[in-house]
Amino acid sequence: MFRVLLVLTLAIAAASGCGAAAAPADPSSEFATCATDERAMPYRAGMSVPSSAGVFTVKLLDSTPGPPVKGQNTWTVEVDEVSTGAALDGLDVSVVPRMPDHPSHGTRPVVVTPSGSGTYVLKPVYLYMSGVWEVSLVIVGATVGSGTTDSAVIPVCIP
Ligand SMILES: [Cu+2]
Repeated sequence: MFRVLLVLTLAIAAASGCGAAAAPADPSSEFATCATDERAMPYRAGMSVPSSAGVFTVKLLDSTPGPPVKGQNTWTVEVDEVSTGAALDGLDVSVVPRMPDHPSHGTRPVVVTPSGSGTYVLKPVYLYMSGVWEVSLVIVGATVGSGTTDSAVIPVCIP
């Protein structure tokens, strides 16, 4: 009985257009849960990640709903300059969510709205499948931060 369920589940996964069919199915990833997947950070309001070159700190001040759900989410992030500790307005922030296990698909475009005090509202953050999502931010400091470009990734798991 369990074996039948397993085959069924894999068939559904392959049919869902996730690109899983291109590579051999990995049973362990099919059954990983958010509680056991160490690639994602457990959500809490105010969680932060460093940018890859260490120029910025990106804080996820809020997800609505929070924790993020499968479907539409609205995120508020704050970008701080590490060297000064200042929250930076005037950055050009672009955001692309992707699933590391499903490289063939993305999601809806994320609209980024500067909201003052170094905060930016990301909407929609449309995480439409269960699993690990990497929400990548490219941050360009055209008028601040000496024209510095850096990127950051907020990894979350959708149950
Ligand atoms: Cu996917």
